[in-house]
Amino acid sequence: MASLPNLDHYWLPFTANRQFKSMPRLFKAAKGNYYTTIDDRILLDGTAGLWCVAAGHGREEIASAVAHQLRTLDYAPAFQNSHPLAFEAAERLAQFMPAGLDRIFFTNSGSESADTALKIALAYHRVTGNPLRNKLIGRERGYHGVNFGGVSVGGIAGNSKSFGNGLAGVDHIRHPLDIGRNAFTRGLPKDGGIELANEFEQRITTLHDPATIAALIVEPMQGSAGVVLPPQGYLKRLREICDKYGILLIFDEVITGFGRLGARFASDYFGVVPDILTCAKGLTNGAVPMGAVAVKREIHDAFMSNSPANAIELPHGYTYTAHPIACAAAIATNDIFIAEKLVGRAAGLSNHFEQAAHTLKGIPFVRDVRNIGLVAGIELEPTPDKPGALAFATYLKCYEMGVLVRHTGDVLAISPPLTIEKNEIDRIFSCIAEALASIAAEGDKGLDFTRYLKDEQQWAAHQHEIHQQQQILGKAA
Ligand code: PXG
Repeated sequence: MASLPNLDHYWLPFTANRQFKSMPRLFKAAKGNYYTTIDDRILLDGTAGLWCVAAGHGREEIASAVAHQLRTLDYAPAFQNSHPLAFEAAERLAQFMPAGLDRIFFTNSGSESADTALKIALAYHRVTGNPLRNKLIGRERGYHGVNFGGVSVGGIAGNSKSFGNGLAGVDHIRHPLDIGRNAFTRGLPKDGGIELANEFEQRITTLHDPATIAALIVEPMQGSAGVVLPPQGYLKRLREICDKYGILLIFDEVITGFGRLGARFASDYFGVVPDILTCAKGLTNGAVPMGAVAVKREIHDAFMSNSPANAIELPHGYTYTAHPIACAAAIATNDIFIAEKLVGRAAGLSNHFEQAAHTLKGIPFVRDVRNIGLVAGIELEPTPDKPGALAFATYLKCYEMGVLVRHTGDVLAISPPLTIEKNEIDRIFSCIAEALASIAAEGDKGLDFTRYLKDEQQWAAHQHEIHQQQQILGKAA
């Protein structure tokens, strides 16, 4: 039996800690599209880590670039100094971005990218003489990370209810999910996009003076809140409304960036260019924390031409902005994307992925399947009084069967590495079908999480006993 580390000290993020520690799911290695757990289970990665390992795990090119950089220049001060790889990484990213978004600010995560983008939007209006443009608009079910700005413009109740008011001067538009009308639509819902986008205009003109709105921030496809797709025409219409009123449009592409939809960015996929675009995750293939904010050149240049000579144009940044190790990982990742044509690969697999995802129609509990590129959301019937229990049980059952899926609320989200093979795609969805059928056959008992991962539970109990004995002996000594 593998031995567990002491589980007492680490407080896991967005995790039911007590439950986790009663059946710990720990990974020790990863290669290609597979994880190995510390008790030697092999899991097919249906989630690219947390949407971030686009080029597959354990890439030697990234490992050696990072190792080399670490031995050459471990750190350079990020303020008032820099290093060449920061500029190279920015140039590469600018070339990868939709045309026009070619000024790059680096961060360390998607959350920092969201807050950076919001701050740039506010500061832009000030630097161009419009300080009254200070309101931010987000969207219901939006997820923009966990920092105060992102939580405030985000629209996930569970994410904001613990922390009180958040920022003042924030409002939200409606999310586009309409299962009643669009269940099992393949790709984008066809109808309703324009009317829904028009609600944005209606709200800002009736509830606000549009001249006080600094920016609208949306995920082109809402990931964390359960894979919510924009209806056709919706994003284009939002763009038009923003243009009409001088409002900056921010796309949060932390999930949709780097090939996930079968285009480099969702902006390319939808043919809508925002003023500011945030990304993270796939930027370094998940190997080193890094995020980025790409800004239209005119916005960047407004800071340069309107700030006093030799002044700091934007008082913002992090100790680890453009960290040399992260830049090395980003450049190596960019090389892989280009050499292996990963974006085209994702596009080429999208049809197969769609077919496979929609085989779940008619399977017990499946209420809706939504898909785009290499993303699928499988919405399960809500269980009275037990929100999320069915999706959690399905995740555990799939884990037992050797496939890693992601569950959020009553939705399963599938987002494999772009290196996934067709037979692996088939395996992910057939595993989900089998898991749901087996849970359905068990009735209420199927929802009891203590029935899954028995080995992990025994192992945790065993280690817990050893740990307690050691503490008793330690105290006695
Ligand atoms: N914006 C968007 C659109 C995101 O999806 C963030 C910002 C925050 O990124 P960081 O790097 O600060 O976590 C995210 C993160 C999930 C899941 O399973 C999604 C995210 C993170 C963890 C899990 O849906 N998205």
